[in-house]
Amino acid sequence: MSDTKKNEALGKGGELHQHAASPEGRLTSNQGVAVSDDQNTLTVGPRGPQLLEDHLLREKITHFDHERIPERVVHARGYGAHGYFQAYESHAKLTKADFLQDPAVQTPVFVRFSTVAGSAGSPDAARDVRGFAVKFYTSEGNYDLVGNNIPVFFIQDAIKFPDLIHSVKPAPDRDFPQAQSAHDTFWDFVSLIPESMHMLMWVMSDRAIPRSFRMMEGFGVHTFRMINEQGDVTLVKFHWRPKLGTFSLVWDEAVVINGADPDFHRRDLWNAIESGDYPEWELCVQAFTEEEAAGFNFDVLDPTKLVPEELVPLTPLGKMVLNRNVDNFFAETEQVAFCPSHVVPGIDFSNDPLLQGRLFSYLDTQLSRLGSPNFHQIPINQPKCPISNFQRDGHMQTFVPTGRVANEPNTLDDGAPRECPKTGFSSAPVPEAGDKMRTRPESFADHYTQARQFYRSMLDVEQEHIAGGLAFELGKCKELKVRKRMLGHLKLIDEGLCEDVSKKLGMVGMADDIKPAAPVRDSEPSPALSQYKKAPQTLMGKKVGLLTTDGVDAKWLASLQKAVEEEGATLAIIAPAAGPFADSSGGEVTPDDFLDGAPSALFDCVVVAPTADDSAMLGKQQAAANWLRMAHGHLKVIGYTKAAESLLDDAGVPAEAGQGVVAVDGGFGDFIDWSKKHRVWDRP
Ligand code: HDE
Repeated sequence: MSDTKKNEALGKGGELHQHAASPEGRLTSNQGVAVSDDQNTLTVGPRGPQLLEDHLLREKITHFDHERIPERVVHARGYGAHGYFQAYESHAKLTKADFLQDPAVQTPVFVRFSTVAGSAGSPDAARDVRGFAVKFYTSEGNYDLVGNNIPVFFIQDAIKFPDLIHSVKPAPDRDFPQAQSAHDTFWDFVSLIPESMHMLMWVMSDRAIPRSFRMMEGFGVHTFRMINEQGDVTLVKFHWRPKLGTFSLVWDEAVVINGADPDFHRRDLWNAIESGDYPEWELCVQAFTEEEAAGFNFDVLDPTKLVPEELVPLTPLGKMVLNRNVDNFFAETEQVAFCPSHVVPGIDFSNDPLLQGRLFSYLDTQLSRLGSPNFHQIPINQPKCPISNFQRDGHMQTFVPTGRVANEPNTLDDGAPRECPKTGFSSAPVPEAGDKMRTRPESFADHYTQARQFYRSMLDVEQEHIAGGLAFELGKCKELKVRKRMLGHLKLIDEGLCEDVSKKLGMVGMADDIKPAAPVRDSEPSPALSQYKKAPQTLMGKKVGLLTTDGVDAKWLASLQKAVEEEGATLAIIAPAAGPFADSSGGEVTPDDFLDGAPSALFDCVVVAPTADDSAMLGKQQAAANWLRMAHGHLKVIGYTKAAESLLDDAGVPAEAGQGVVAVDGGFGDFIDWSKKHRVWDRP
C-alpha cells in the first residue's frame, strides 16, 4: 500500500496523528498505562531514597528534559494563526496555480508573524523587520510565501546573510544587546555594505515598529514568476494589504510597551481572533513582463530595489482571513516549517541571488531545528492533499508504507505512484548560459537612488522619525568611525537627513566622504511609499483606554461603549485599583486593567472620566498624571469629562480642542473624528 492509501485509512490532515484522549479521562504514561499517583515518586519508606525503578518518574522527567528544540536562528520570536485564502475571481491569465482559479474555493492557510533579531522570549515591539510567512495548503500541495513587512532587503547575495545576522545578534563575547540593531557590530557591518542603505531607511522608519500584526503590510520581496496553462510567463511581486490600514507605534511608546506588555502583538492578534474580529489582508501582485522589466532603471533581480506602484500598479488577487487561534503553540507555531522552495505548479522562482540562496537555506534549517527529514509529517506541515512517493525511513518516520517496492519506475506494484508530466510541477523553460563566476552585476550598483526616493516620499513627520531612529541607533554606537561612515552614506541619500542626524549626534560636518559606485539619481517621489499619506481614517481594530473611577455615570459609560464599538474598536476600562467597582446606578464594573498595570502607551487613544472628587485625588498621583502626560506626549487623542479638568491641569495637559484634547460630556462625535486620524501629528 502506498503512503496515500495509508493516509486515507487513518484519516485526513490534522486528525492523522492526534492521539485519542482516554474516554474516562484517565491520566496515562506515554505507553498508555494508567497512572495511580502523579504526586509522589517511588521511594523506600516514606523518608527513604528514590528508586531507579520508578519508570513513571523517569519517563516524565526525561520527556521534560528534552522539551526544547533549537529556536529559529532568525525569526525566533513569532506568533501564528489559522485561516483561509479566497481568490476574488479566476486568475487563469496569470497563473495555473489551482488556489487562484475558483472564487468559490477557500484554501486553508497558516500564518506566522515574527521579529527577526530577538530570541524567542524577546519583546514584541522591538525595532525590527517583521516576518510575514504564509503556508497555503492548496489542493496541489503546500505553497509557502515567506515574506517580510518591508519590500526590500539588506543584502543582494545570500552569501552575506550569516554576516548580516551575526552583526545584528548580540555580540558573541558579551551576549548583548538583545533584539536590537542599536550597536556597533550592526552599524559597522551595514555601513561597509552600501547595498543596505535602502533597507536601512525602511528599518529606521515607523514600519519597523508596527502597531499590530493586523495593521502591517506584507511583501514577497523577490521577483517571482507566474506561469499560465498556455506556458506564458509573467514576473510578479507579491503584496499583502491589511484591511485595517497600516499603522505604527511611535518609538517612545514602543519602549514603554516592551516593558509593560512584552506580548503586545501576540496578545492583540489572539484577542482579535478570539473575539471574532478576524484580521484580513488582500493579496495583490505587481505583474510585468521581462520586456517591461528590461526598461526599468533598476534590476528586478536585485532584492534591495522595489517596483514603485506608480510604475506598476497592484492587481488584487484575493483575500486572506485569519479566524482560528492555534490549539497548541509548540505543536503548531513552533513546529511550522516554511520554505520558499515550497511552490506549486504555476509559480516559479527568478534568478534573484538572495532568493536562490534561500531556496537552499530553509530546508536545511528545518533539518537541524526539527531534527528529521520527516518534518513534513508533523500535522501543521502536512499537505492537505495526498502525499505519495518512495522516500522512506529516517528519524521519527510516522507513516507506515507497505509493500515490497520502494523504487520508481517499477512494474511490481500497479498501485504505485507515477510521474504526471502534464500536471506536475515544471520550471519555466528559461534559457540560461554563461561563464561560472563570482561577481555582482553592474545593474545592482546603484545603492542610493531608491533610498533617496523612499526618504523624499515621506511626510515631514515620517522623515523626523527616520532621523530620530538613526540618531538613537548611531548614538548607541561607541565607535566614532562607524558613525562618521554612516553619516557619509546619509549625505548621499539626502543632505538634510545627514544634517538632522549629525546635529542630534553633535557631529555636524564630520560625515565621511563616500564615493558611490553609480551616480545617485533623483526620482519622482512615490506617494504609495508613505504610510500616513495613504492611511485610512478609521478606528477599526484600535483600542480606546478609559481611565475612570468608582461612581462613573452608568448611562454615559454605556454610550461611550456603544460609540467605540460602532467604530469597530474596543474599550478598555482602567481604574485606580484592579478590583470591581460600582457605577452611578450601583452596577458592578470590572476594570480590564488598573493604573499601575496599564500605561496609556497600550491604547490608541484615551478618555479620562473620573468623578470630581477622584479627579482631585488622581491629580496628586504620579501614576495618573503620567498616564495622561504620556498619552499627550505620544500624540494621542484625549477625551475628557468636565470632572477631569482638574486632573488635566495637574498633569499639565492643555485642554485644547484644536490639538485633539476634546470634551466628551455632550457626545463622542468630536472625539471619534479626531481619533480616526490615529495621532495628532502637529501637536507641539
Ligand atoms: Fe529568512 N530565514 N533568510 N528571509 N525568513 C529563516 O528559516 C534566510 C530572508 C523569513 O515564521 C530561517 O525556518 C537566508 C528574506 C521569514 O518560520 C532560515 C536569507 C526574507 C522567516 C532563513 C534570508 C526572509 C525566515 C530561520 C538570505 C523576506 C520566518 C528559521 C538569503 C522575503 C519563517 C527558518 C517562520 C526564516 C534563511 C532572507 C523571510 C535560516 C539564508 C529576504 C518570514 O532558513
